[in-house]
Amino acid sequence: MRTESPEIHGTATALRTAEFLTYDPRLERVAARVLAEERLEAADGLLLYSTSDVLAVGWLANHVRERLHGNVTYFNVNRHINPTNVCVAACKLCAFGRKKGDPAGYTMALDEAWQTAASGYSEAVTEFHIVGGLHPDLPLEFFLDLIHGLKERFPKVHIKAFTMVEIAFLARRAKLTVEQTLIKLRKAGVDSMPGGGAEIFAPRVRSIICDHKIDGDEWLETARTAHNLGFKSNATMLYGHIENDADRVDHLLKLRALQDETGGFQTFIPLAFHPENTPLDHLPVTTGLTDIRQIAVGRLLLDNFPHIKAYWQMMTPKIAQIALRFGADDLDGTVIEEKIYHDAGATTPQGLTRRELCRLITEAGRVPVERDTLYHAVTRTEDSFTVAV
Ligand code: V47
Repeated sequence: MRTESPEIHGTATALRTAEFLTYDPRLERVAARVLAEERLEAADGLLLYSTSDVLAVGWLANHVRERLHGNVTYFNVNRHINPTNVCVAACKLCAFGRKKGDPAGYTMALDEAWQTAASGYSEAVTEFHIVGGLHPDLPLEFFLDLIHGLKERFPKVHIKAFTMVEIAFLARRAKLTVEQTLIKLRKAGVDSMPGGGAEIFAPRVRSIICDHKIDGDEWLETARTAHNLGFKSNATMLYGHIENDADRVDHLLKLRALQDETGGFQTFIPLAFHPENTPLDHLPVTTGLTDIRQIAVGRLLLDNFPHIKAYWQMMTPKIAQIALRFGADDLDGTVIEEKIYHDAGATTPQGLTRRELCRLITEAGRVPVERDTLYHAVTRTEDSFTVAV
């Protein structure tokens, strides 16, 4: 049996489930663990990736998702800002970065970045999501001024800025520790960090797809330092390139171990590799079932992560909507202007309105809840909002 059609409600209780069914007997043991709320192991993760019974994997992930969040599905009203695409790294996974001097490179002046923040939809955004290239010449002070200026102009907007890779780079450039750098960023107005740059921790893969970036241990150590200072952050995993199932499981279990230690991660976001315009453009794009399975396996292995995000920009709105029945409880946000995936061939829209996000969620039989970055419910009028803390 599958889950009986649940009543739409907004709490994490009372969804009625029935017995688990699968045609793959190897999954029975995993199901018993999930239903008993026991932790899964690496071997279970490998099985979840290799079984052809994706619906059974999805049923289990949905069971956990409904236990945690009922029918609620979160989204936010945010704006992405990418202050520069100039980057010292030349990662094979990336179509966004440009070398200094490349005519397609850009770097926003501070005024331009502040104006960008104000442009777009009229709906008041609750979050700025800010990431960019590793610029060889921009000092930490530029980024402190950027953030400080944003906070001054938009004091109510949460600033989720800089991947662990950017933070480690800025620290090294400024000859500061990661901790000192994070303290300065917090003083300037950074509130939390996005989950990018994690890619795949396995050194064999990392050395091919992003050998110029900090290694996996340093990514985790930077996140640990941020969490120990009280910052929340997200975590991503880039899949669908040259990694194998064991690399994925290893990545997820490393995230889980750090989360046991710090509790600082809010959301896991699996990111499907988009090969177009990258040096890896001979690789095929991921298929729908791979994307859906990745959401489900993330939900099942990351038992200590509160949220799993189906990032619609990356998955397409249609697949992201389906993911809401396979373990995801968050669609991300309005985004408004996306560059990283569109440079790599994404055909999704640049942004979606609140109304469009709510329609995707409602038609999946879920209850849309607008959240701020820290998952407090947001109540809004046309051009302002309040946050229930
Ligand atoms: O770190 C880069 C990935 C990430 C490609 O925390 C690519 O809420 C696929 O981290 N194909 C940036 N992926 C995006 C990111 C993110 C997005 C949405 C929400 C949050 C959050 C974080 O994008 C990079 C890298 O892993 N990326 N190039 C590519 N060609």
